[in-house]
Amino acid sequence: MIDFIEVHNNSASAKIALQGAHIFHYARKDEKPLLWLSEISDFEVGKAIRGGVPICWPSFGMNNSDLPQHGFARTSEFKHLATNEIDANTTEVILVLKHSKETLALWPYKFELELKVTVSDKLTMELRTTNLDEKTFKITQALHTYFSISHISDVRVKGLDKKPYLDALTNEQLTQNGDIVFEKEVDRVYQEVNEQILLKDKDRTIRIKNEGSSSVVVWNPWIEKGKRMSAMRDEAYNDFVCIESANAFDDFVEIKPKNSHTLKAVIS
Ligand code: TA6
Repeated sequence: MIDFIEVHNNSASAKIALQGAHIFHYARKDEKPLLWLSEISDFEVGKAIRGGVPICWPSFGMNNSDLPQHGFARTSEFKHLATNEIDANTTEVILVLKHSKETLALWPYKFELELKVTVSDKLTMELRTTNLDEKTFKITQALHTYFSISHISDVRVKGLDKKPYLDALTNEQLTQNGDIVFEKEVDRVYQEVNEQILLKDKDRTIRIKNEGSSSVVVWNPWIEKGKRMSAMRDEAYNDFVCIESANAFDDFVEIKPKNSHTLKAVIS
């Protein structure tokens, strides 16, 4: 079992694991959770939790073949720096990961990675990367959010109409036409996105607004890949969709020594 921080205030509750600064529960008061969490996920040291918001960093996917898929942050132990009760409705939690012998062996740069989570009637995540090295480095990254839904056939994603995207399944560069609905495996990197995205479900609409990034990954594994995924039931693909706030592929971030970059996502 891994350690986690629990937040309860007048507007919402959240749980954040120190491993990976991984938010694995967020719900507004008297509402169903917004985040999906696999009921058979391992809460084991060294294994990413399946669900919630894994942090993919310093590389998204297999962008850097020297690193594990989605980087090492999601399995690294963060330090809990502070919990600040801003008011009765708002709590801020700050977690930090710094370079170590282990990270330098995988990725040869000194850094500080800070996640500030603000729990209120919105979930706000601010992932700040600071370059503490003498060399400039490049990162790709994602807040790989798993949203809990009533059923995959009930949801549509709005706000990406006419956007260019890379279909990660075929490697084709395509253009979105209308809303996204799910009738097969979907693994796409949308580009040039600055607008708010809506996840429309039967009985609620979730809003996602990102800053510091222009790529959004939309993913559902569907039946066959769903069966091959670790730490999730075969039918779990019906219960979630990932809409990921990302800096992926050409939308990488270059950070000079002593400089920082923040990827921010607000979910409401
Ligand atoms: O963001 C989509 C994706 O890269 C998919 O291709 C997919 O397999 C997924 O993330 C989950 O990856 P994981 O390493 O957590 O099994």
